[in-house]
Amino acid sequence: MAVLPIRLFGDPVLSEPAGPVSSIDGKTSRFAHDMAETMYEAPGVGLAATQVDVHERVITIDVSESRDELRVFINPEILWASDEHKVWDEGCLSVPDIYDKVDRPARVRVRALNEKGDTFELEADDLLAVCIQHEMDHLMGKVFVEYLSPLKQTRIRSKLKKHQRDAAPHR
Ligand code: K1U
Ligand code: ZN
Repeated sequence: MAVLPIRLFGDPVLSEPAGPVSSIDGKTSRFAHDMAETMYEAPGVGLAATQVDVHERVITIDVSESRDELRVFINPEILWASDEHKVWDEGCLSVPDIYDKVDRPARVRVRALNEKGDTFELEADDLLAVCIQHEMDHLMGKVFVEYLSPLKQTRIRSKLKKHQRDAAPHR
C-alpha cells in the first residue's frame, strides 16, 4: 500500500474528467486501497482518483467515526437526487484549510461497482450524500470552490498560493 500525493486546487489535473474503469482486476483493487490509505492518512472522509492524478472513475469514502467503514465506488452513477436541498460546510483535501457552504440535494441514490466488481446500490443522506456528490464532481473535473462567488474563488486562490509559498523550502 502507498500514500499518494494529493494535487492542490489550481493544478490543471483537477479539471480533467475521468473515464470509466473498463475492467476490475488486482490492479484496480490495489489502487483503491492506495487511495484509502491516502484518504485515512490525510485525514479525509473521501477521495477521488482525480485528486491523485488518475483519471478513472474511482472514489473512496469513509464517513464513520470509527474510520473502519471504507466504501469503494467504481464507475458511480447517481440514479436519483431528492428535490429537497441542504447546505453543508464542505472541505476538500485539494483546498487545505478552506471550508465553505455548498447547496446540494439532501439525499441521493447511487449505483456503483465495489473493488471486487460487484454492483451495489445505496441511498445516502447527511455527510455521505454530500461526500458522494463532492467526489463525483471531482471525477467530472469540478472542485467545490467553483460553486462559490468569483470573489471567494480569487481569495482562495491567493490564500493557497501563500500556503504553497510558506510550505516550500527556503533557500
Ligand atoms: O474530496 C476531498 O477532498 C475529501 C473531503 C470530502 C468532504 C468533506 C466534507 C464535505 C464534503 C466533502 C474531505 O475529507 S475534507 C476533510 C474533512 O472533512 C475531514 C477530515 C477528517 C475528519 C473529518 C472530516
Ligand atoms: Zn475534494
